[in-house]
Amino acid sequence: MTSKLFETYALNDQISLQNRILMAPLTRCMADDNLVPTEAMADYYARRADAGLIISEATIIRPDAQGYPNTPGLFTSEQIDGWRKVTDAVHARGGKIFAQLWHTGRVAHPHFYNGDKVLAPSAEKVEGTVPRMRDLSYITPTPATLDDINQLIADYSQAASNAIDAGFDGIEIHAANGYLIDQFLHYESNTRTDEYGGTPENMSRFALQVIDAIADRIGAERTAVRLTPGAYFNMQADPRDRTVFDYLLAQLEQRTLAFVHIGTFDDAMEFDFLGGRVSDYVRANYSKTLVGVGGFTPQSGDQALRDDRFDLLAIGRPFIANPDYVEKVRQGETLTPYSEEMLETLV
Ligand code: FNR
Ligand code: 8K6
Repeated sequence: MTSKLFETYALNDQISLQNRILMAPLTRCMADDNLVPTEAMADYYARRADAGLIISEATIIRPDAQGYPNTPGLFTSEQIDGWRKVTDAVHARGGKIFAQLWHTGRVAHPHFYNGDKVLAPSAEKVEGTVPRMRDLSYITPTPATLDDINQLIADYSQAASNAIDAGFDGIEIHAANGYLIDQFLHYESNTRTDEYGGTPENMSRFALQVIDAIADRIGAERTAVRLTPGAYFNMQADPRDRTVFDYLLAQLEQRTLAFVHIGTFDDAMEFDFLGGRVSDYVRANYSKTLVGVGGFTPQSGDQALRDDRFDLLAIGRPFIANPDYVEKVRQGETLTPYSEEMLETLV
């Protein structure tokens, strides 16, 4: 089969990908109790090194970023050394890997870091309980002060620098799926009245400050961002959110990031206020490298690339079920279907 999926792609003059298939970021909750990546994780990622680019599971930038058990970090030297084993293993197999940098904001839980509060844009609580920790309910967050915000930006930048020290080829800022940065970008979670709330420009400020701090530190060509204009996870959508993303995407258009990546579980989902699918909305408002994701088969993903709906295809759950996803697709072999029990082991 001649497929667009197996064409090479240059993200910029520094980074070229061997094919257009990305491994999507996939939280696996398998780091050790110091949030250090393990040998088993190095093996897991190395098995998938024939992807054009691996995006690591979301990796927390500091202790109070944690909202799920055993998610890896990038803020201690032990964690950096653990990630170094992962990146070495991926590079030894000819692959490339970006770290996804994460702060869960109001979806954090003090249980994980022996704290007494969670930081978020505003005191707007997320309903429900922590997945896999059903006895823990989310708490009302403490609005971040301007000092807190400056410290968060510094900590994102330091984590990006730590990622480069750990051997990553770049980083993806997790600004999607209802976590901290996304919480600033939506009206439901951001009710601030200072320079970080109330208008599209103000609501985009934190995201852009994090992006710019990281791009200054490690280079824009190694910096990517994942965005969820249509909120559906940990968050309620508000039609006014569109104005925020119109503004943010126009700002990103002026930068030279490695790529913008859609954060969604299902690309077919439509949002009236975005005029349909999130990927089509972003494509219409951002002309540079775009990564699509969410429910694609090799056939539908190849077709989306042919239709120029986006430039690169990220694959999530099928990569959990098929470590040899790329080779199977190349050979036209049948894929093993994903099922949730597969999350219990790291194959
Ligand atoms: C995810 N997803 C996700 N997204 C993200 O930005 N950071 C993350 O750490 C995770 N973790 C994660 C864990 C698990 C178990 C699943 C199933 C999903 C979302 C993921 O990257 C992707 O967008 C979706 O899985 C949709 O793509 P597929 O699975 O339909 O190809
Ligand atoms: C996004 C990171 C979440 C990490 C949590 C642990 C893994 C949970 C996996 C659940 C996958 C299915 C969730 C579907 C939600 C779609 C909402 C419409």
